[in-house]
Amino acid sequence: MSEELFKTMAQSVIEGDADRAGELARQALAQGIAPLDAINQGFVLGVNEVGKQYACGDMFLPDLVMAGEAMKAAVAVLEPEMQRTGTERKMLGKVVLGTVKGDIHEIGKTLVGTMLTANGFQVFDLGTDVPTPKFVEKAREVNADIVGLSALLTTTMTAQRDVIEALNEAGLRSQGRHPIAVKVMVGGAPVTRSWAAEIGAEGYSEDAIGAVAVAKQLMGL
Ligand code: B12
Repeated sequence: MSEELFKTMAQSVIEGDADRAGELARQALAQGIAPLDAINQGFVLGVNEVGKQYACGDMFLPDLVMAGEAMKAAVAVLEPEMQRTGTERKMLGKVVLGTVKGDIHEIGKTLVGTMLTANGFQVFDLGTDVPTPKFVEKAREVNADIVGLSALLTTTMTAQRDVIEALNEAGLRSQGRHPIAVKVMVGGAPVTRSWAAEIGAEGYSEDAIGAVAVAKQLMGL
């Protein structure tokens, strides 16, 4: 019975139908299905599928955006219920995420945030065009495990290095001198693995699904 509902949930995300996704989330709650099961066995499978189809060229940017919106609509219904019933997901780690200074591209960054949230990370999304000191402040404030930096322009990639340097200067990346050691992962269309290595970022992924795997790896999971 719930198998069918899980499939319909995944399908609503694949079709990018945010209204339907929200409605199915409410239906799941009404049927007593655990919110976590609805996310992990239903909606996430849909968003993973869309990511895969986008990667191989069978789906396009609007499909990704709509799938992200549908996923967010479902999580918005389920998350308060998880908190209310105290069945909050095991939190895997805290990620401060944003698009770097001078860059207003938000779609990929938001997808990465949605995927991380759906997979159990607590995400603090600072938005776009984020000034370098803001990443440092937020990382310190929330005791972040990971800072995720998105850059879509060759001219703004250098701001990823600026953030890493600022985190270094703030002492947030050296375990010895500070209780937390923040790891950095970077991404965005012009960003490459070798750029990540050059600027000293611990993680790089070319897509949102990979970002979850990288974040888990950085947490030692
Ligand atoms: C949509 C778009 C816009 C929209 C953005 C709308 C929005 N709300 O985000 C608008 C119209 C605003 C825009 C503006 C500009 N854009 Co534009 N834009 C694009 C476009 C077509 C798609 C970007 C996108 O959303 N892709 C889809 C998402 C899903 O992919 P993604 O962002 O790459 O993210 C994925 C991965 O990179 C990765 N990822 C992303 N972030 C992160 C972070 C982490 C931590 C990790 C691990 C992974 C990760 O995972 C994501 C999900 O799979 C690209 C072309 C392209 N193919 O990239 C050009 C592009 C990026 N833009 C470009 C340019 C030049 C501009 C402008 C300068 C144009 C202008 N003259 O005004 C301005 C810059 C404005 C600014 N200051 O930022 C160029 C950049 C050239 C360069 N190499 O520097 C591109 C490449 C187009 C081109 N071929 O010329 N743009």
